[in-house]
Amino acid sequence: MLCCKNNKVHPVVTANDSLTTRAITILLVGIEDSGKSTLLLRWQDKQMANSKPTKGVRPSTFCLDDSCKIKVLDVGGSKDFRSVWKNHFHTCHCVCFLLDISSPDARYRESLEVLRETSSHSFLQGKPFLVLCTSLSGENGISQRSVEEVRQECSVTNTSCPMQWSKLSPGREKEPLHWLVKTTLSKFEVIEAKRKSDGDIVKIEREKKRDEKEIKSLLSSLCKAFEVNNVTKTDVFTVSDGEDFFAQELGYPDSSSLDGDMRYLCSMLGYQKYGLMIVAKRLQREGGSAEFEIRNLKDLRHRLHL
Ligand SMILES: Nc1nc2c(ncn2[C@@H]2O[C@H](COP(=O)(O)OP(=O)(O)OP(=O)(O)O)[C@@H](O)[C@H]2O)c(=O)[nH]1
Ligand SMILES: [Mg+2]
Repeated sequence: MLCCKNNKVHPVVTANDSLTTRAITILLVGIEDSGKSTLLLRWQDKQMANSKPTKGVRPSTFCLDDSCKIKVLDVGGSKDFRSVWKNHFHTCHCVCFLLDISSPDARYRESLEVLRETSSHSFLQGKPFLVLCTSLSGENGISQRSVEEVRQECSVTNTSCPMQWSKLSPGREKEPLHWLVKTTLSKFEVIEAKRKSDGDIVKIEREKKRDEKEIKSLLSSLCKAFEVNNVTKTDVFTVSDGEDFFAQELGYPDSSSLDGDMRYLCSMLGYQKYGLMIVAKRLQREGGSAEFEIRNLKDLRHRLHL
């Protein structure tokens, strides 16, 4: 639909249009050989290929009935790759978990444990969670478990995800997908808000880790520069204890003598005893000059000629 304004043509988004432009991300999980990549091919009306085990994560995009753009994150299910799943918990809108209910006992129990653990993760709470039960193990496995029995046995209680348990029927693979998409679209705004706030949490955690790594590497450079051997000795103070310690190393009675730049310097050193001690020595050697122009750890390295 188009409208004319100022002699220009603009697209007009109607209530229906907004649905067509929505894109949802489905996280497709389950232990190895549970049929995830094969199911994804069926969702995309593609020919069955000789599927190889998935390594890491493989994203694919397709349209469902021309009504919704879907991105599926197909992850590797083997033990080596399960730790990768959680990297996508905050970005997905919903989850599809494949569970082979005909598996031999040990593998079946492992699947249930992974299912419980996944569905209780905080980044997935409130997100639609589809458990698709298959019977791939055939003659080597146990085929008499019913979906309802498995659902009760699994007793997933530690979750606020709207959950749906379905049996995957050959030729009808898209039916449960419709439930997942419909339920996700009905909660779209709430899920989007959660994705954003969880994304912020992940960003802060990543920055914190990066800073910790950078501080560790700075300490190591400081120790090398001052020929100190015991690099691992990195006692960490609280903020006020760290500032007091730094002030005393500089010859002041306590932290009240430190200005904003000095306090910032302490924070950049992560309030670590060794870093504070070494930098204070360096500053004293330079006559205690506090002429800082330090905005980040790179500036600090430059200032200390490291
Ligand atoms: N007969 C039959 N075999 C299937 C079906 N789905 C998957 N398989 C077979 O099961 C094996 C594993 O299937 P995948 O789809 O690769 O399993 P996956 O869950 O993606 O495995 P990972 O990527 O290792 O996590 C393959 O040999 C598939 O051909 C099915 O519906 N019927
Ligand atoms: Mg796969």
